[in-house]
Amino acid sequence: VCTGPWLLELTSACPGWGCPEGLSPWGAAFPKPGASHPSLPPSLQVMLVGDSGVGKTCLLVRFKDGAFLAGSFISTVGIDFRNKVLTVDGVKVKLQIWDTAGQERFRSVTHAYYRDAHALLLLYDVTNKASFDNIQAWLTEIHEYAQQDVVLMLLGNKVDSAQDRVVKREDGEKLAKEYGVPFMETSAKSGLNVELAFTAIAKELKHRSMKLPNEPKFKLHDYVKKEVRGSGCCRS
Ligand SMILES: Nc1nc2c(ncn2[C@@H]2O[C@H](COP(=O)(O)OP(=O)(O)O)[C@@H](O)[C@H]2O)c(=O)[nH]1
Ligand SMILES: [Mg+2]
Repeated sequence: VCTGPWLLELTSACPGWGCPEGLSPWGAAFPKPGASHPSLPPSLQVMLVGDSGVGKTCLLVRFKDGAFLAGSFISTVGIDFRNKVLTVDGVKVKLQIWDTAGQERFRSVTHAYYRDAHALLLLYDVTNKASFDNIQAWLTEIHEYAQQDVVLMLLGNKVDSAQDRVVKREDGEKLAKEYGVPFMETSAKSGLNVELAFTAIAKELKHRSMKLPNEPKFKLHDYVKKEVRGSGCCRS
């Protein structure tokens, strides 16, 4: 089972739910990678991008550990990546989430990162107008370097800071619509929509790789619209 280019990934992915002979680490019901049935890659690469300080590292820590680390501590830690396994429609999906530790200060991330990413979460900070204005520059870079079919989602983070908000929800919605990307507002502090952002991406990627012929296409936009929660106050 654990052969091929994914050897290292699979080896590390197997403990936890086992990787017995003949079975995929994604569960007995699904064929191993490389089999004739469609199947998921052993891990899906998700990358967090956006200006420095928008909350990428906090979003990752919130998703991975369910915690929020306030202050400057977290920004100096410099996480490279974290793995998390989600169960999507009964299938285990391993997300490998990359944090662009520090490089985002130059608004330019190692281009090899983009090339390998299956999905990108592009963040701005609703309390920081510049981070919102820079989204276009990020999108330009993404279009240049990422895979054509990369799953992209725009996140307006820090919606818990209602009194400091300078970017309206409608502005985020409008920009996202212009570029045809799903959008939601999040808070790494309160946890609002954090799980949803990653789950939505995992669902999209799972459906893309494992869609059965008769299965209806998964509609990421519709799913996000249906599941997204508001910040509970101040729809300014
Ligand atoms: N109020 C609030 N603060 C946040 C949120 N996410 C991050 N922060 C704070 O914003 C600062 C930058 O966060 P960090 O995750 O390091 O940003 P990064 O540079 O994009 O990785 C830190 O002081 C965090 O505590 C959030 O959702 N709400
Ligand atoms: Mg960071």
